[in-house]
Parts: sequence; C-alpha cells; structure tokens
Amino acid sequence: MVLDVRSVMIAGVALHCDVKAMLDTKWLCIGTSRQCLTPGGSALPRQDPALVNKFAIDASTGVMTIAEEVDREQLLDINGRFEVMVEVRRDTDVDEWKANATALVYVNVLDINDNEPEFAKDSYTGSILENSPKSVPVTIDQGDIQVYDWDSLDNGTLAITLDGDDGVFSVQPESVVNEGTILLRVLDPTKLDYQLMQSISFQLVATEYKTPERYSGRTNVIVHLIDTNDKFPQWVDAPYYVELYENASISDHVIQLLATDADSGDYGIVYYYIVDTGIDRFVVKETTGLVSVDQPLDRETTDKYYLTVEARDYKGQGNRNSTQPGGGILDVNGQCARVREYRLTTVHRGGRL
Ligand SMILES: [Ca+2]
Ligand SMILES: [Ca+2]
Ligand SMILES: [Ca+2]
Ligand SMILES: [Ca+2]
Repeated sequence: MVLDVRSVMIAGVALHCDVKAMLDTKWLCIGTSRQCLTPGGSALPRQDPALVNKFAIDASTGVMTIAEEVDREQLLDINGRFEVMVEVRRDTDVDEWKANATALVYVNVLDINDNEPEFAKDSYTGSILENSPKSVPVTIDQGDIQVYDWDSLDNGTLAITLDGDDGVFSVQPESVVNEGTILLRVLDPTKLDYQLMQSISFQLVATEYKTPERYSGRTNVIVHLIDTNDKFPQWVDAPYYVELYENASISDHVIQLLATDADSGDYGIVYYYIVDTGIDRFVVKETTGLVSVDQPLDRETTDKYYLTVEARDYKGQGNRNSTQPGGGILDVNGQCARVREYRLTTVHRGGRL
C-alpha cells in the first residue's frame, strides 16, 4: 500500500491507511518494524531506523501517525519514499511467530515549496581581461558559482538573471532545476574598458518562475577588469618646431617633447627615441623626452633639421607613435645663442608605426 504525506508534517498527525483494514477482532497491530522488504518480499538493506521511527502505529486501531517531523528535502537519498514494515499479530496465539502477518507500507512524502533559491556563497569575485571578446567566461576566484533549490520539479525550477551589470555579461545556463553551476560570459565587449572602469559590481538572481510564491535568492558579484596594453602613446601639443642659433652649445636644451598613454603601469609609461639614421646632432633623453644638442651645428651645411621621434610604452618594447619635430638653424650675427620654439601646423604629425 502507498500513502502520501505532505512535507513538512507535524508530528502526531494521523495517517488513515489501509493497515486498519487488515485488522479484524482477532488481530492486533503491534507496531512498525525496522526491516524493509521489497514488494517481492526479499530482504532489502534496512532503512535508517531513525527514518522508520518517524512513524508510529496505534496497536489497537492500526492508525499510523507521524511521530517526528518529515522533511522531503532531508530524504533525498531515499527519494522521499519510506518503506515501513507493519506487523500484526493475533493476540490469542500462543506461538506468536506462527500467527503474525506483515505488510509493507510505502509512504511517499509529497513536496511543498518550502525552500527558497540559494547561492552557495553570499558574494563572488572574478576577473577578466579588458576587450575580451563575446562569450569569453569570467574567471571566478572561488571556483564555481553554484545555486540550489532542492524542492521537487516546479518548486525547484529557477531562472537565473543578472541585475545591475548594464548588459556587460550573460549567464549560462539561464534555467536550473534543483542545482546548477552558473557561468558568466561576456555579452558586450565594448563596455570592458579598463580606462573607463576598473570593476563591475552587480547581483546574480535565481527566481522560481513556475511557482505562485516566486521565491528568489541573490548573490553579489564583483568582476575586476585586467588592463591590457591597448592604448598608444599620444603626443601632446604636436607638431613641434624650433629655431636655434648655430652657436648653440652641446647639451643645450632644444625642446621638451611630451607624449602620454592612458594605460596603467608599464603599459602607460612612455619612453622617447630618435629613430632617424644619419642625424647625430641631437639626442633625446629616453625617460623625459627632452631634446638637446649633441654635436656642433653648422648652418652653412644644414639650415633645417627634421627628426623622427618615437614615443613607446611598455619599457620601450610596446606600442609606438612617432612625431617629426622640425628645427631651423639661425645665423648668430653677434647675438647670444638661444632657442626659439614654435608649434607649426604645417609640420607633419607622425602617425602610428
Ligand atoms: Ca523552492
Ligand atoms: Ca520541499
Ligand atoms: Ca588598457
Ligand atoms: Ca599603452
């Protein structure tokens, strides 16, 4: 015989079962047995006696009752189904072992929606490279993001959504039954710019969508963006043009060049290099961009110079951008040596190499 009982039931509630129908005036029900039998009658491994003891039976009426609280979600290893052996014995028998009978009572514990969706952790942290393409998964520091609702079928069926991520990520899967491991993937790569934001905070939400209660659970997620060297040095105030007198001394400052780079750390530190071959009249300090005279100038030979200077990030090994500062050599005519600096729009601005 099979009985159904709603979980969680309160101890003492009567189950009117067919055990009573087995009884007549000559038989007494003496209680539940701890031994389980298959429907065919062969011995099974015993259910935990503690489980069988959740039931009691009235010895005179045969009415089974619940002796302890029954929670289906605590009985998943037996699929929410008890197998209770009930024994009856005729009280007038001298040899009670020959005058008894047994029946196996199956008790199915029916589910109620008494669990709310829950994530394994209250918060998660993750990381991802900026500019990662669509569908790339976020690396989660804690391993997997796991969500649970152990209620049965619709009561444990969840929709997984994002709240507050501004459309940057997607979730996979979008629906879970009972338990699931949630992956976060890139949905909109254009918003993964370290120079715009270094981290994104949002919530993951698991919501029952097949129950009237619509229970839901949330967890907090912070995804840190990892900078990449995606920005190139940019020249400030280019193009450059200077005029200097031919008697300028070695080490005289000619012009201060400046390029900036928005990346962080070494990706954003700029070094300067003169890349022309055959022009050895000037030097640039790698770390500052200051151009100085390195060889005596001779106006009779050359009255104009154009250098090509590169700004490079990542210790001089990364992205490059060049400019071409120009210089005119002026006759001294008895004046003191000095430098005149101009910004000329006609001077070509170097492009990316
Ligand atoms: Ca539930
Ligand atoms: Ca339940
Ligand atoms: Ca960057
Ligand atoms: Ca850079």
